[in-house]
Amino acid sequence: MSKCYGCGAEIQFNDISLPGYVPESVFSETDKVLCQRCYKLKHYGQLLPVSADSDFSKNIDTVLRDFKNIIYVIDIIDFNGTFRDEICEKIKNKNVILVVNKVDLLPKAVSYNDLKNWVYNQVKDKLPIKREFIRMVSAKNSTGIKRLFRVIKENFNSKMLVMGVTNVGKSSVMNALDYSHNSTVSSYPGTTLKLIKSNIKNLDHEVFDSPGIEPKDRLSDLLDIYAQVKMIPVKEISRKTFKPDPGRVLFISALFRMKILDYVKDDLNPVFIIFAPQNISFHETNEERAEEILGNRKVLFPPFDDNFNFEAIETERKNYTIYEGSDLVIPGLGWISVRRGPLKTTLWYPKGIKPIIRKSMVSPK
Ligand SMILES: Nc1nc2c(ncn2[C@@H]2O[C@H](COP(=O)(O)OP(=O)(O)OP(=O)(O)O)[C@@H](O)[C@H]2O)c(=O)[nH]1
Ligand SMILES: [Mg+2]
Repeated sequence: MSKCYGCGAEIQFNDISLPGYVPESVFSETDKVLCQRCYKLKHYGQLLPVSADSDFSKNIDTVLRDFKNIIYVIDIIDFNGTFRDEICEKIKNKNVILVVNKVDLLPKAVSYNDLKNWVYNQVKDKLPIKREFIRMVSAKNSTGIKRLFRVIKENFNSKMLVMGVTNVGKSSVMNALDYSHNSTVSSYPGTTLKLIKSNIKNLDHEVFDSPGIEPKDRLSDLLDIYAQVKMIPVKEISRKTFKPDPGRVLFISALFRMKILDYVKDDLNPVFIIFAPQNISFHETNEERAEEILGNRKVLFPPFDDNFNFEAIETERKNYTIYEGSDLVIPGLGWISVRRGPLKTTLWYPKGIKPIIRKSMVSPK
Protein backbone atom coordinates (compact mmCIF):
# COMPACT_ATOMS: atom_id res chain seq x y z
CA MET A 1 0.00 0.00 0.00
CA SER A 2 1.21 3.56 -0.65
CA LYS A 3 2.31 6.02 1.97
CA CYS A 4 1.42 9.67 2.24
CA TYR A 5 4.42 11.69 1.08
CA GLY A 6 3.49 14.49 3.48
CA CYS A 7 3.41 12.72 6.85
CA GLY A 8 4.52 9.15 6.10
CA ALA A 9 1.25 7.47 7.18
CA GLU A 10 -0.01 4.42 5.27
CA ILE A 11 -2.88 5.31 2.99
CA GLN A 12 -6.29 3.89 3.94
CA PHE A 13 -9.85 4.49 2.71
CA ASN A 14 -11.85 3.43 5.74
CA ASP A 15 -11.58 5.80 8.65
CA ILE A 16 -11.35 9.58 8.40
CA SER A 17 -10.35 9.85 12.06
CA LEU A 18 -7.18 7.79 11.56
CA PRO A 19 -3.92 8.75 9.84
CA GLY A 20 -3.53 8.24 6.12
CA TYR A 21 -7.19 8.61 5.10
CA VAL A 22 -7.93 9.39 1.45
CA PRO A 23 -11.38 9.09 -0.13
CA GLU A 24 -11.08 6.11 -2.45
CA SER A 25 -12.62 8.11 -5.30
CA VAL A 26 -9.65 10.50 -5.48
CA PHE A 27 -6.95 7.86 -5.10
CA SER A 28 -4.76 6.97 -8.03
CA GLU A 29 -2.19 4.15 -7.95
CA THR A 30 0.16 5.99 -10.22
CA ASP A 31 0.45 9.41 -8.53
CA LYS A 32 2.31 10.37 -5.39
CA VAL A 33 -0.38 10.46 -2.76
CA LEU A 34 -1.18 12.96 -0.05
CA CYS A 35 -3.58 12.06 2.77
CA GLN A 36 -6.56 14.25 3.55
CA ARG A 37 -5.00 15.62 6.73
CA CYS A 38 -1.83 16.71 4.93
CA TYR A 39 -3.92 18.13 2.08
CA LYS A 40 -5.83 20.35 4.49
CA LEU A 41 -2.67 21.35 6.35
CA LYS A 42 -0.76 22.21 3.20
CA HIS A 43 -3.50 23.98 1.30
CA TYR A 44 -5.58 25.57 4.03
CA GLY A 45 -3.36 25.46 7.11
CA GLN A 46 -6.24 23.59 8.76
CA LEU A 47 -5.77 20.85 11.27
CA LEU A 48 -7.87 17.77 10.77
CA PRO A 49 -7.44 15.98 14.07
CA VAL A 50 -6.56 12.36 13.63
CA SER A 51 -5.92 10.09 16.53
CA ALA A 52 -2.39 9.11 15.77
CA ASP A 53 -0.13 7.48 18.21
CA SER A 54 2.62 9.72 16.97
CA ASP A 55 4.76 9.56 20.07
CA PHE A 56 7.79 8.36 18.23
CA SER A 57 9.82 8.26 21.47
CA LYS A 58 8.42 4.82 22.19
CA ASN A 59 9.86 3.33 19.01
CA ILE A 60 12.97 5.36 18.84
CA ASP A 61 15.38 2.82 20.25
CA THR A 62 14.40 0.27 17.64
CA VAL A 63 14.67 2.82 14.85
CA LEU A 64 18.04 4.06 16.07
CA ARG A 65 19.57 0.59 15.83
CA ASP A 66 19.35 1.04 12.09
CA PHE A 67 21.15 4.36 11.89
CA LYS A 68 24.74 5.41 12.51
CA ASN A 69 24.23 8.94 11.24
CA ILE A 70 21.91 11.44 12.82
CA ILE A 71 20.85 14.95 11.92
CA TYR A 72 19.63 16.32 15.24
CA VAL A 73 17.53 19.45 14.66
CA ILE A 74 16.96 21.92 17.49
CA ASP A 75 15.25 25.31 17.71
CA ILE A 76 17.52 28.16 18.79
CA ILE A 77 14.60 30.06 20.34
CA ASP A 78 13.82 27.11 22.60
CA PHE A 79 17.36 25.78 22.93
CA ASN A 80 16.86 24.21 26.37
CA GLY A 81 13.48 22.74 25.50
CA THR A 82 14.77 21.13 22.30
CA PHE A 83 18.40 20.21 23.07
CA ARG A 84 17.61 17.45 25.50
CA ASP A 85 19.61 15.17 27.72
CA GLU A 86 17.50 12.12 26.92
CA ILE A 87 18.04 12.60 23.19
CA CYS A 88 21.79 13.14 23.63
CA GLU A 89 21.96 9.98 25.68
CA LYS A 90 20.48 7.99 22.78
CA ILE A 91 22.70 9.43 20.07
CA LYS A 92 26.00 10.20 21.76
CA ASN A 93 27.69 7.20 20.14
CA LYS A 94 26.45 8.07 16.64
CA ASN A 95 27.84 10.45 14.05
CA VAL A 96 25.80 13.56 14.68
CA ILE A 97 25.24 16.81 12.85
CA LEU A 98 23.53 19.32 15.11
CA VAL A 99 21.30 21.60 13.06
CA VAL A 100 20.44 24.73 14.99
CA ASN A 101 17.36 25.95 13.15
CA LYS A 102 15.27 29.17 13.10
CA VAL A 103 18.21 31.57 13.42
CA ASP A 104 16.13 34.06 11.39
CA LEU A 105 14.12 34.70 14.57
CA LEU A 106 17.05 36.06 16.54
CA PRO A 107 17.82 39.77 16.68
CA LYS A 108 19.76 40.78 13.57
CA ALA A 109 22.76 41.92 15.60
CA VAL A 110 23.58 38.40 16.76
CA SER A 111 26.72 37.00 15.14
CA TYR A 112 26.28 33.41 13.96
CA ASN A 113 29.87 32.71 14.79
CA ASP A 114 29.48 33.83 18.41
CA LEU A 115 26.28 31.85 18.56
CA LYS A 116 27.97 28.74 17.26
CA ASN A 117 30.67 29.05 19.92
CA TRP A 118 27.98 29.47 22.54
CA VAL A 119 26.13 26.38 21.26
CA TYR A 120 29.38 24.40 21.15
CA ASN A 121 30.11 25.24 24.78
CA GLN A 122 26.58 24.35 25.84
CA VAL A 123 26.54 20.98 24.07
CA LYS A 124 30.09 19.63 24.19
CA ASP A 125 29.77 17.83 27.53
CA LYS A 126 26.54 16.13 26.53
CA LEU A 127 27.22 15.34 22.92
CA PRO A 128 30.73 14.74 21.61
CA ILE A 129 30.64 16.71 18.37
CA LYS A 130 33.09 18.49 16.09
CA ARG A 131 32.52 22.21 15.89
CA GLU A 132 32.16 21.91 12.13
CA PHE A 133 29.18 19.61 12.62
CA ILE A 134 27.20 22.28 14.41
CA ARG A 135 25.34 24.17 11.67
CA MET A 136 23.38 27.37 12.20
CA VAL A 137 20.52 27.42 9.71
CA SER A 138 17.18 28.88 8.84
CA ALA A 139 15.05 26.50 6.83
CA LYS A 140 12.72 29.42 6.31
CA ASN A 141 15.11 31.64 4.39
CA SER A 142 17.69 28.97 3.49
CA THR A 143 20.51 30.48 5.55
CA GLY A 144 23.24 27.89 6.03
CA ILE A 145 21.47 25.20 3.99
CA LYS A 146 24.06 24.92 1.19
CA ARG A 147 26.81 24.57 3.74
CA LEU A 148 24.80 21.95 5.64
CA PHE A 149 24.38 20.02 2.41
CA ARG A 150 28.13 20.12 1.77
CA VAL A 151 28.95 18.95 5.29
CA ILE A 152 26.53 16.02 4.83
CA LYS A 153 27.89 15.13 1.39
CA GLU A 154 31.54 15.32 2.33
CA ASN A 155 31.37 13.48 5.63
CA PHE A 156 28.54 10.98 5.56
CA ASN A 157 28.17 8.12 3.14
CA SER A 158 25.30 6.08 4.49
CA LYS A 159 21.69 6.70 5.40
CA MET A 160 20.81 9.39 7.91
CA LEU A 161 17.94 10.00 10.32
CA VAL A 162 16.61 13.49 10.95
CA MET A 163 15.34 13.69 14.50
CA GLY A 164 14.33 16.14 17.21
CA VAL A 165 11.48 17.54 19.25
CA THR A 166 8.14 18.37 17.54
CA ASN A 167 7.99 21.64 15.63
CA VAL A 168 11.71 22.40 15.53
CA GLY A 169 11.55 22.33 11.72
CA LYS A 170 12.82 18.86 10.82
CA SER A 171 10.58 18.55 7.79
CA SER A 172 11.33 22.15 6.81
CA VAL A 173 15.06 21.41 6.87
CA MET A 174 14.49 18.34 4.68
CA ASN A 175 12.46 20.38 2.23
CA ALA A 176 15.10 23.12 2.20
CA LEU A 177 17.83 20.56 1.41
CA ASP A 178 15.85 19.41 -1.59
CA TYR A 179 12.88 21.21 -3.06
CA SER A 180 11.57 18.02 -4.61
CA HIS A 181 11.13 16.62 -1.13
CA ASN A 182 7.74 17.65 0.09
CA SER A 183 7.07 16.65 3.69
CA THR A 184 4.10 18.44 5.19
CA VAL A 185 5.21 21.37 7.29
CA SER A 186 2.84 23.01 9.72
CA SER A 187 2.81 24.97 12.91
CA TYR A 188 0.90 22.17 14.62
CA PRO A 189 3.19 19.92 16.64
CA GLY A 190 3.02 16.29 15.55
CA THR A 191 2.75 16.94 11.82
CA THR A 192 4.99 14.11 10.65
CA LEU A 193 3.53 10.78 11.71
CA LYS A 194 5.91 8.11 10.41
CA LEU A 195 9.44 7.84 9.02
CA ILE A 196 9.61 9.30 5.53
CA LYS A 197 12.39 8.15 3.24
CA SER A 198 13.82 10.72 0.93
CA ASN A 199 16.36 10.65 -1.84
CA ILE A 200 17.85 14.07 -1.64
CA LYS A 201 19.09 15.35 -4.97
CA ASN A 202 22.84 14.89 -5.51
CA LEU A 203 23.22 12.90 -2.33
CA ASP A 204 24.09 9.23 -2.71
CA HIS A 205 22.29 8.03 0.38
CA GLU A 206 18.81 8.30 1.82
CA VAL A 207 17.74 10.73 4.51
CA PHE A 208 14.73 9.87 6.69
CA ASP A 209 12.44 12.50 8.15
CA SER A 210 10.89 11.43 11.45
CA PRO A 211 8.01 12.37 13.75
CA GLY A 212 8.87 14.77 16.55
CA ILE A 213 9.61 13.67 20.06
CA GLU A 214 7.12 15.29 22.43
CA PRO A 215 8.52 16.63 25.67
CA LYS A 216 6.13 17.41 28.49
CA ASP A 217 8.09 19.91 30.48
CA ARG A 218 7.92 23.10 28.46
CA LEU A 219 5.45 25.84 29.24
CA SER A 220 3.91 25.33 25.82
CA ASP A 221 3.26 21.67 26.65
CA LEU A 222 0.67 22.76 29.24
CA LEU A 223 -1.37 24.51 26.60
CA ASP A 224 -3.63 23.14 23.92
CA ILE A 225 -2.46 22.70 20.37
CA TYR A 226 -4.03 25.98 19.19
CA ALA A 227 -2.23 27.98 21.88
CA GLN A 228 1.00 26.22 21.02
CA VAL A 229 0.61 27.34 17.44
CA LYS A 230 0.05 30.94 18.52
CA MET A 231 3.23 30.83 20.59
CA ILE A 232 5.43 29.88 17.65
CA PRO A 233 7.32 33.00 16.71
CA VAL A 234 6.79 33.99 13.10
CA LYS A 235 9.07 36.99 13.11
CA GLU A 236 12.06 38.19 15.06
CA ILE A 237 11.46 37.57 18.74
CA SER A 238 10.81 40.60 20.89
CA ARG A 239 13.17 41.85 23.54
CA LYS A 240 12.25 44.29 26.18
CA THR A 241 14.48 45.83 28.82
CA PHE A 242 13.33 46.10 32.44
CA LYS A 243 14.86 47.98 35.34
CA PRO A 244 12.33 47.34 38.12
CA ASP A 245 12.46 48.52 41.72
CA PRO A 246 12.58 45.90 44.47
CA GLY A 247 9.04 44.79 45.30
CA ARG A 248 7.81 45.07 41.73
CA VAL A 249 6.15 42.09 40.12
CA LEU A 250 6.52 41.06 36.53
CA PHE A 251 4.20 38.73 34.68
CA ILE A 252 5.43 36.87 31.63
CA SER A 253 2.28 35.35 30.18
CA ALA A 254 -0.42 34.56 32.75
CA LEU A 255 1.40 31.50 34.00
CA PHE A 256 4.75 32.81 35.09
CA ARG A 257 5.61 35.68 37.40
CA MET A 258 8.57 37.04 39.28
CA LYS A 259 9.01 39.45 42.15
CA ILE A 260 12.15 41.56 42.43
CA LEU A 261 13.66 41.09 45.87
CA ASP A 262 16.54 43.50 46.12
CA TYR A 263 18.78 46.12 44.62
CA VAL A 264 21.91 45.02 42.83
CA LYS A 265 23.89 47.24 45.20
CA ASP A 266 23.74 50.84 46.48
CA ASP A 267 20.18 51.52 45.31
CA LEU A 268 20.98 50.33 41.80
CA ASN A 269 18.11 48.41 40.25
CA PRO A 270 18.76 45.18 38.38
CA VAL A 271 18.60 45.44 34.60
CA PHE A 272 17.49 42.57 32.40
CA ILE A 273 16.11 41.87 28.97
CA ILE A 274 13.25 39.49 28.31
CA PHE A 275 13.41 37.61 25.00
CA ALA A 276 10.18 35.92 23.94
CA PRO A 277 7.94 35.44 20.91
CA GLN A 278 5.96 38.53 19.93
CA ASN A 279 2.60 37.41 21.26
CA ILE A 280 3.69 36.61 24.79
CA SER A 281 2.59 39.34 27.22
CA PHE A 282 4.89 41.04 29.71
CA HIS A 283 3.38 43.16 32.42
CA GLU A 284 5.12 44.99 35.24
CA THR A 285 3.08 46.00 38.26
CA ASN A 286 3.11 46.34 42.05
CA GLU A 287 2.21 43.61 44.50
CA GLU A 288 -1.37 44.72 45.18
CA ARG A 289 -2.20 45.00 41.52
CA ALA A 290 -0.56 41.62 40.97
CA GLU A 291 -3.18 40.04 43.24
CA GLU A 292 -5.95 41.63 41.18
CA ILE A 293 -4.36 40.42 37.98
CA LEU A 294 -4.18 36.92 39.39
CA GLY A 295 -7.94 37.11 39.85
CA ASN A 296 -8.48 38.09 36.23
CA ARG A 297 -5.69 37.01 33.96
CA LYS A 298 -7.52 37.49 30.72
CA VAL A 299 -5.28 40.37 29.74
CA LEU A 300 -2.18 38.20 29.73
CA PHE A 301 -1.23 35.76 26.97
CA PRO A 302 -0.87 32.82 26.77
CA PRO A 303 -3.27 31.18 27.40
CA PHE A 304 -5.32 32.61 24.56
CA ASP A 305 -8.47 30.87 25.63
CA ASP A 306 -10.88 32.60 28.05
CA ASN A 307 -11.94 29.26 29.46
CA PHE A 308 -8.45 28.14 30.41
CA ASN A 309 -8.62 26.31 33.71
CA PHE A 310 -6.00 27.93 35.94
CA GLU A 311 -7.17 25.79 38.85
CA ALA A 312 -5.72 22.75 37.11
CA ILE A 313 -2.25 24.25 37.17
CA GLU A 314 -0.26 23.76 40.32
CA THR A 315 2.23 26.56 40.97
CA GLU A 316 5.70 26.23 42.45
CA ARG A 317 7.77 29.00 43.92
CA LYS A 318 11.51 29.33 44.23
CA ASN A 319 14.08 32.04 44.92
CA TYR A 320 16.87 32.62 42.42
CA THR A 321 19.98 34.75 42.26
CA ILE A 322 20.97 35.28 38.64
CA TYR A 323 24.29 36.90 37.89
CA GLU A 324 25.17 39.34 35.17
CA GLY A 325 25.96 37.49 31.93
CA SER A 326 23.49 34.68 32.69
CA ASP A 327 20.04 33.89 31.35
CA LEU A 328 17.12 32.47 33.24
CA VAL A 329 15.31 30.24 30.77
CA ILE A 330 11.68 29.20 30.88
CA PRO A 331 11.64 26.32 28.41
CA GLY A 332 8.96 26.77 25.78
CA LEU A 333 8.47 30.45 26.61
CA GLY A 334 11.61 32.55 26.44
CA TRP A 335 14.47 33.79 28.55
CA ILE A 336 15.57 36.63 30.81
CA SER A 337 19.07 37.90 30.23
CA VAL A 338 20.60 39.70 33.20
CA ARG A 339 22.63 42.76 32.18
CA ARG A 340 23.14 44.32 35.60
CA GLY A 341 23.03 41.85 38.43
CA PRO A 342 22.75 39.89 40.45
CA LEU A 343 19.01 39.74 39.97
CA LYS A 344 17.49 38.40 43.17
CA THR A 345 13.99 37.23 42.57
CA THR A 346 11.18 34.91 43.58
CA LEU A 347 9.68 32.97 40.68
CA TRP A 348 6.25 31.41 40.46
CA TYR A 349 5.88 28.84 37.68
CA PRO A 350 3.69 25.88 36.83
CA LYS A 351 4.81 22.64 38.41
CA GLY A 352 6.63 20.46 35.93
CA ILE A 353 8.35 23.37 34.19
CA LYS A 354 12.01 23.65 35.08
CA PRO A 355 13.52 27.11 34.88
CA ILE A 356 17.20 26.83 33.94
CA ILE A 357 20.11 29.20 34.41
CA ARG A 358 22.69 29.29 31.64
CA LYS A 359 25.44 31.54 30.27
CA SER A 360 23.81 34.32 28.20
CA MET A 361 23.08 33.31 24.65
CA VAL A 362 23.01 36.82 23.26
CA SER A 363 25.87 38.77 24.75
CA PRO A 364 25.69 42.51 25.29
CA LYS A 365 27.22 44.63 22.54
N1 LIG B 1 10.95 31.28 11.54
C1 LIG B 1 11.19 30.03 11.16
N2 LIG B 1 10.21 29.12 11.23
C2 LIG B 1 10.50 27.85 10.83
C3 LIG B 1 11.78 27.46 10.36
N3 LIG B 1 11.74 26.14 10.08
C4 LIG B 1 10.48 25.73 10.35
N4 LIG B 1 9.72 26.75 10.80
C5 LIG B 1 8.31 26.70 11.22
O1 LIG B 1 8.20 25.80 12.32
C6 LIG B 1 6.96 25.07 12.25
C7 LIG B 1 7.25 23.58 12.28
O2 LIG B 1 7.93 23.18 11.10
P1 LIG B 1 8.00 21.65 10.64
O3 LIG B 1 9.02 21.55 9.56
O4 LIG B 1 6.63 21.11 10.38
O5 LIG B 1 8.59 21.00 11.98
P2 LIG B 1 8.83 19.47 12.34
O6 LIG B 1 10.00 19.44 13.25
O7 LIG B 1 8.92 18.64 11.11
O8 LIG B 1 7.51 19.15 13.16
P3 LIG B 1 6.80 17.72 13.47
O9 LIG B 1 6.70 16.94 12.20
O10 LIG B 1 5.46 18.15 14.01
O11 LIG B 1 7.65 17.06 14.51
C8 LIG B 1 6.28 25.55 10.96
O12 LIG B 1 5.36 26.56 11.34
C9 LIG B 1 7.42 26.11 10.14
O13 LIG B 1 6.99 27.10 9.24
C10 LIG B 1 12.80 28.48 10.31
O14 LIG B 1 13.95 28.27 9.91
N5 LIG B 1 12.44 29.72 10.72
MG1 LIG C 1 7.75 17.07 10.48
